[in-house]
Amino acid sequence: MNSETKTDAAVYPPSADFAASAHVDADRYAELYKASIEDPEGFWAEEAKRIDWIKPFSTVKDVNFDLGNVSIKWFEEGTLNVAANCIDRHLETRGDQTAIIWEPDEPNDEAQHITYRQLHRSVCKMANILEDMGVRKGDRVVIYLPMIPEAAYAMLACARIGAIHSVVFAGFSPDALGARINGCDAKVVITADFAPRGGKKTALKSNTDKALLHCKDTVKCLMVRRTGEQTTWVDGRDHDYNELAIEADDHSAPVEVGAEDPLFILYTSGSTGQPKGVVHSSGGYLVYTAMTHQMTFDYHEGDIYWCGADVGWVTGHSYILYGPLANGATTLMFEGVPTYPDAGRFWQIVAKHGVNQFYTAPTALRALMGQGNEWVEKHDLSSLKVLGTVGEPINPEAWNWYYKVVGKEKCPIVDTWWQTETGGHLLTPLPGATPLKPGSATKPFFGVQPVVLDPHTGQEIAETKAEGVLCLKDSWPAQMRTVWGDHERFEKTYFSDYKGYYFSGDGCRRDADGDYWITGRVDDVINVSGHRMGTAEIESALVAHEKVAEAAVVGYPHEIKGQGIYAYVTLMSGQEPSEDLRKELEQFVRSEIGPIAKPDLIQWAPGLPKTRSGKIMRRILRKIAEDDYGSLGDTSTLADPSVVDDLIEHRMNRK
Ligand code: 6R9
Repeated sequence: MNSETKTDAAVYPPSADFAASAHVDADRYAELYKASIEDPEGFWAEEAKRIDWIKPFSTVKDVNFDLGNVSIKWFEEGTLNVAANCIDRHLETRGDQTAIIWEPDEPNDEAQHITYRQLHRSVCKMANILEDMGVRKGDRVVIYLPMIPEAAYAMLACARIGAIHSVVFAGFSPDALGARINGCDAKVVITADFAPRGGKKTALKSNTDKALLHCKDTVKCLMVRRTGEQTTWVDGRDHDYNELAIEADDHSAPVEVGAEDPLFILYTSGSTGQPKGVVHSSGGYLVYTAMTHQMTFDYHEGDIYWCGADVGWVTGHSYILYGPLANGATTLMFEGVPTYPDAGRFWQIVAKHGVNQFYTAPTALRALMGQGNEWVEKHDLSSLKVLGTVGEPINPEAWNWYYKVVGKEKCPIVDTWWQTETGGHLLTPLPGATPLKPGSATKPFFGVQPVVLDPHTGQEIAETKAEGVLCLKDSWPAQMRTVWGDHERFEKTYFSDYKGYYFSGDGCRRDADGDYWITGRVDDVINVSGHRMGTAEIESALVAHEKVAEAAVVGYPHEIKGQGIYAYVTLMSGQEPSEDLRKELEQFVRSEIGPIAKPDLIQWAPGLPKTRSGKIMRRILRKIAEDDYGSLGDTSTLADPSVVDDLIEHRMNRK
């Protein structure tokens, strides 16, 4: 690719000033990285001191990546409470410091500054409410909330009583919510009346009502009043948070949990089947997210830090909540979207609260870049010190815009590569240490051993310059431990293709300097606006429609979203394609999964390219969707090669 050759040339070393006051400079990175690989036990035993343990751990790490026996354990026999680490231990020294700045959707509504002391009170109250509803250590609680402080209280309240939370993004449909409540057999679902976002409102309570129709009738619902509007109410099942919080005791003793006890489950899309429940631990997860938050963003005492993600995604878990609060940081939570009421909203918030570190996704940057520089330039962004990106590869144009227009060429950009499964950053520049290259996630974090494997032989490529699939050779403390209720699926998904390694599902290139460039997923996962979608999920939603016989979904390059959703749909015989049906199918997928899964393009396909054994050849569909039908490769194994010509003839116009 030309752009790669071009961008390889641009290198931005850290400024001497920045390096001098940073937690880690280039020499320190080299020294610490070496130590972390040579003596992982010693290294992580030292780093584990970042958090308060109730009982000390006996072993640092006990890991086996061998298929059939995969087992990942860190800090065994150590006990702790995650909420106490994120709140209680800060009370003495920073009780009156702001823990969370909450910025509402409407810029004219008042922001909240929640101190560590206030956070403690609210979390204790929520913990008591949940206990009164029957939630105990190890029970699951689903959280389906807007980006409001109560989302943080709910997550931390679960952590406080040792319950396992599973946050479901508020953009997901009732069906998706119901599947997750059932998937983890939750006792309680916490929701709100409505979720305001970008000037619109989602009826979360009504969605929850619909979801609960398909769940056990013992599941209880706790509702937070966000807008105060009328909702339906089921006596006995529904509980009013705002009313209960008035009376609830604001003391609650943190429950002691084991380092390996699950802190949360987060459902994420895979290449096959329904989303899987990624399980994260308590001890290792907290040590790693605290450390990466401090080092990657070069967070210093007193800094105002803002991660613009949603708590429904792993980025919100690790880098709005757990990492920052474990470090006693001030973390900003934003309810809205970057473009409401106008394209200056992000920058207005940065200026208003004096944000020092800002972390967002390339898709947001691309959308804002298209609106013109004046939206950025009219706000005072001089507080910014470090900028971060996550979720997908950042194209050099967006990187340069972020660097020049937003950061005024003085803020390093940390392009952080990681996954729901990894819990925290695995590849990332450290702002005082690493020379930046637009589009490259550069180097491994401490303790992380990336390898590039030849996808055909499964062998590690020893040369520095390499291209292949990205795997990890050994564990790190925040690695996912299992798939909820299905350890076999965990082993099969991540440890069966390349024996002895964790397989990330991403392709990558390593350049002559040893810097990593992620080239995207090599499996059937697509990345739409930084959100992970399994093509299989969208396909099964489409075929659930009575008029659809068959569907195949692939990604295609999309200017703003990174990837768009391209669906090939074969109708049941007797059904005629029409604009109305196209809209109906779009709407159907929205209601089955959520708005983020709505296909951008639907092509009517009288037939799909299949092998003689009936396997759909997605490679070909991907090429057609990419408008790259000159290089379809070998089509001779197709049962009926003529379907390809038909698909090309009727291909859709990319937007
Ligand atoms: C944290 C998060 C994970 C997938 C991952 C990769 C892509 C994430 C990236 C990136 C290139 C980066 N991805 N960060 N690709 N550069 N800096 O996004 O988790 O939602 O599980 O997605 O996202 O393809 O495999 P998740």
